[in-house]
Amino acid sequence: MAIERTLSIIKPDAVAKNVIGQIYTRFENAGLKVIAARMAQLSRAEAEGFYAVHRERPFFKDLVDFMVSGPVMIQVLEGEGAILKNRDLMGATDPKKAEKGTIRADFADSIDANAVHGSDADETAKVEIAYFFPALNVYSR
Ligand code: RTP
Ligand code: MG
Repeated sequence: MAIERTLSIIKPDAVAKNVIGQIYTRFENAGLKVIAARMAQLSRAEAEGFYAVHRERPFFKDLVDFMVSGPVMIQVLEGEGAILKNRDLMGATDPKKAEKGTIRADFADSIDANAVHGSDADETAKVEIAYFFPALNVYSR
């Protein structure tokens, strides 16, 4: 399988729960490397731009309200099949439906406060990485 990069966000609920390290450990144990990272308090404009594909959806305002409710941890993950691998680690969008042992099953409280974001395809990964890391400094090892 090809080496890929994907954008991951640890959302405000998981940052507030102080589980950044536990989530990073899951990435590492799955063979994903953190190759860029920064903590940020998103502005409304940044959150709206990031989730622009959902602009017309009924949950859009709740989603943006939630994403600006506290700091987030944003990272680029690299590894074999990183996009799908990260989605598998995350589990289903609704934590009630997420498989046992996934990040959302273990750390998320609701479909809104669902702990993590992960790019869902190669094209979205490229766009999302460029959105938050326009001058990506990659630390290879
Ligand atoms: P994400 O983009 O955050 O990684 O989540 P996802 O791919 O699993 O889900 P997506 O369909 O992209 O939706 C983005 C976020 O919007 C909220 N959502 N609420 N109430 C609802 O029916 C609903 N559907 C989606 C979730 O917080 C989801 O993470
Ligand atoms: Mg999504």
